[in-house]
Amino acid sequence: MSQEAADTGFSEELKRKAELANQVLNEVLASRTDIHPKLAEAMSYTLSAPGKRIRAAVIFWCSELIAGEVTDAAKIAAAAMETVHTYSLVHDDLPAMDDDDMRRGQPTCHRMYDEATAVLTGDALLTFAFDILANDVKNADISVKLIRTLAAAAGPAGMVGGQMQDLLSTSEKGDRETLEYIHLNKTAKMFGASAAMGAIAGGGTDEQVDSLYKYGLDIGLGFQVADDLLDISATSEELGKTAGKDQEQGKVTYPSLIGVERSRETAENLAADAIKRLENFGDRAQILRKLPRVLLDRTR
Ligand code: GRG
Repeated sequence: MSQEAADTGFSEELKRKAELANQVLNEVLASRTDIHPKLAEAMSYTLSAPGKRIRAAVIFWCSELIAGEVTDAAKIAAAAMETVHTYSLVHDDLPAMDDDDMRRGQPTCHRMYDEATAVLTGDALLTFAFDILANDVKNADISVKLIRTLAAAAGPAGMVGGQMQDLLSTSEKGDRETLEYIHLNKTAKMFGASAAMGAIAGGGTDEQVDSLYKYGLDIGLGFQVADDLLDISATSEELGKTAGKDQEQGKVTYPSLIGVERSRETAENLAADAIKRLENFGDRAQILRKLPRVLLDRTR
């Protein structure tokens, strides 16, 4: 990305990248004409809801950092990442998990359709992500590396493992080690994978992919601490003293474990760590240096 684009403001740049992600998501979905019509409708319903597309933006920015452009492989990688992320939200919202009625400003998938359709829509989204990575990324080496990276982040040693531990943990039983395990696996690895996938899609070296993976882990951990803080502040503004949804459900969170002030400090330290990972990347990494701050400022 050019320096000029970075200077026109972070939110405009994020908006442009979110629009690109939406366009690619529409294209890949439309390219498969044999999807069952009911699933095509529900997949489109969940994918077209207004997500922030931060993970896609990280992929695009890392591709631009390495290759000077958003490569075709980066576009497919971003669509795959957002598709897996959306599946996780569809399943997380189910009555067996968080039991949420609204997501991204619209009824959750199981509210719009029914529970069985939401389970199958999540399954379809997850499988679809690997279909497009395997078939639509033209360079076989890059395709395999992208599949490997996303599978590691999303699977049982990643997001699904983090979600499992989250369900097993309550604030009474939670300790910091468990909380860190949950954040690392449930949230941070998907951010690490996003940064790494952007670098892979841009043709980066193993060393560049590794540095950006670690950058992604730091921003993912910071994002989750910020999210825990938001859960509290949104609720305290709206509902006075009532606890946030995670707290309400007795989940272990940073603020419940170490308090609001130390949680903020933790998030600040993670943002600083993320920026340090970019030391060898020069001026083209400016937008990536701004991102941790922006994620943190959501909590103020
Ligand atoms: C069901 C396997 C499975 C996993 C669920 C993503 C997830 C794991 C649960 C959602 C609940 C939650 C608060 C997760 C932490 C990560 C997070 C803050 C997700 C929301 O991501 P955003 O804010 O959402 O980027 P949008 O809608 O903008 O894409």
